[in-house]
Amino acid sequence: MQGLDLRRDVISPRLEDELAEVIRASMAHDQRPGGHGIDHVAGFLPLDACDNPIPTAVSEAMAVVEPFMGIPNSVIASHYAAGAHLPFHTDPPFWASPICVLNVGADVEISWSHAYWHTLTVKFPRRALMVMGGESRTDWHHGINEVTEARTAFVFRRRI
Ligand SMILES: O=C(O)CCC(=O)C(=O)O
Repeated sequence: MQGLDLRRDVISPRLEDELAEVIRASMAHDQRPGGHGIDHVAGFLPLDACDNPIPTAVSEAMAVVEPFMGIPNSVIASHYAAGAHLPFHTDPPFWASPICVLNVGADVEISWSHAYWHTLTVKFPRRALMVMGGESRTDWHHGINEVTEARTAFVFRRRI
């Protein structure tokens, strides 16, 4: 698919554990359900005035995505409980391309739909980075299939 890049093992198991700890700590502190069984969404907005300091592990992850997208100015972490899914959608065009997603905690499947008649499913392994740009954003919808184990998506974006 034009514009889609999947990079395996972009973070170490150590950084994966630290990112998982960030989401655990955030869940203990504040519950913001995200719908579809996504039981928690945490936000870190590094370049805005923000009362949510960026954890060291998130700064490290930002350095990993920077070569692919430049410096993000928005990071959200969506925690999926077992059984959660994310329906097909596109990300609004006010987010610059590409968008980077780091998968933490468990392998998942991401499905892609072109005009809702052609679909394909791709494995998105833990510790992998998905870089979404080009036609993968403009011509395709994407969604996360029901997850069998809890996982967290760290989504790095730059608002135009
Ligand atoms: O959960 C994921 O891996 C993808 C997240 C996503 O598509 C989104 O937040 O727009």
